[in-house]
Parts: sequence; C-alpha cells; structure tokens
Amino acid sequence: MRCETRLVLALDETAPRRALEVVNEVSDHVDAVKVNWPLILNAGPEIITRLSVMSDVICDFKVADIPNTDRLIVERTMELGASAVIVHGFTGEDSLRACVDAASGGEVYVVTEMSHPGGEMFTSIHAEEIAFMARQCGAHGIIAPATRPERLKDMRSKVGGGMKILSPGVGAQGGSASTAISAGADYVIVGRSIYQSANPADVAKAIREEIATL
Ligand code: NUP
Repeated sequence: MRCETRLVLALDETAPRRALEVVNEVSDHVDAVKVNWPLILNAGPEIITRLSVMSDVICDFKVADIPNTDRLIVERTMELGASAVIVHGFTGEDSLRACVDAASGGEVYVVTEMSHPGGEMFTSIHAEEIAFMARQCGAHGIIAPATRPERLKDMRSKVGGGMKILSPGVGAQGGSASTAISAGADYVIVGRSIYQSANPADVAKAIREEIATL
C-alpha cells in the first residue's frame, strides 16, 4: 500500500453505484479504499475486485474466529483482490498467525483499542498486549483510535517504528487527522466526513493538505 497522502477512505456508502463514483472522485487524494460489511452486503464480494483496479483495497472484515475459519475468510478475501485485511486480535495468537499465513504476503492489520466510546469497556484493557502480539506474529500493522491520541501514542511506543498504524475516528467520531498523525499514525481512515459530504473530493483534498502541512 502506498504511503503518499496518508489518507484511507472508509467506503461505507451502501449504494454500489454511488460507492464507485465516490472512489473515482477521491482516488487522487487517498492511498487506499477500505471496505466493510455495509458495502459488501449490498454490492456482493465482487465489488472488491472492481475496486482493486482503481485503488488498493483494505477489507475491514474484523476477522475473529478459530484459526481454520479465519484462514478460509482471509484466503478468499485475498483471492478477490484485496491488498490488506483487518482482523481482530482478541482471538489469540493461533488465530492471528492463521490470518497472517493465509494472507500470504498481503497486509494484515490488527484491531487494538476501538475508536468508539464502547472501545474503552473491553478493548482498551488488552490493547497494548494485542499490539505487541501483532508484531510478534508478523502482522503488517495495527488499528488504533484517532479519538484517543494519547492511546495512539502509547500504541506507537509499544510497536516501535517498524509497524504501520491505521487510525479511524477522524471527523464524524470527533478525532482530528493532524492530531492522529502527530500522535504516531501512518494513515488516518475517514468515512462519513468524506462520502456523505456534498463534495467528497474537496473534503478529501482538505484532509490531505492538512496532513501535508505537518
Ligand atoms: O476502532 C475502529 N473504529 C472504526 O471506526 C475500527 C474500525 N475499523 N473502524 C472503522 O473505520 C469503521 O467500521 C468505519 O468503517 C470507519 C470509520 O468511519 P467514519 O466514522 O469515519 O465514518
């Protein structure tokens, strides 16, 4: 995945045609497009393949199962054309290793502490251990919250400079792109603020420029 604009579009637009239009509009401003269940359930998994000719695609499937099931999900995700997949870490080391093996060179990002308020109930308690395990298991990076920049900083110190950090929670959830990048994120993930705006390209460009001033 390239690292130029440091912006990833979260494409949770559920109308398939509009989703493709948004990607066309913003593709110059983003390094990758992240898809999640809302779009896949409306458009079908083949949308991953269609998007993969326009951009790198990160499949935010939050894979969280026993190793065999994880393997089946991650293998198919990569066959469809994804460059990266997002998985949970609370399932433990054997499950995470199965995901990394199944990605066979594709990038695996592990969720640590989730960005929404409920993320503090359970995920924050083990977030640093999960980040450390992600590094041990050969994952490419982790997901850490832009809504809590101080926690983002903790995660960066836990994983060191060798791992990528993707940070959701900018805009609609209250986080700021420049604060998240300054706290140690390599990329910010932004969804509603871009795809629900009247002019997605303008918003994406503004976020990209905000990051570029750092
Ligand atoms: O902790 C997380 N928080 C989060 O928002 C982990 C995620 N993967 N996400 C995803 O990022 C979420 O599912 C959505 O696709 C995107 C944020 O979208 P938005 O709040 O910018 O609209």
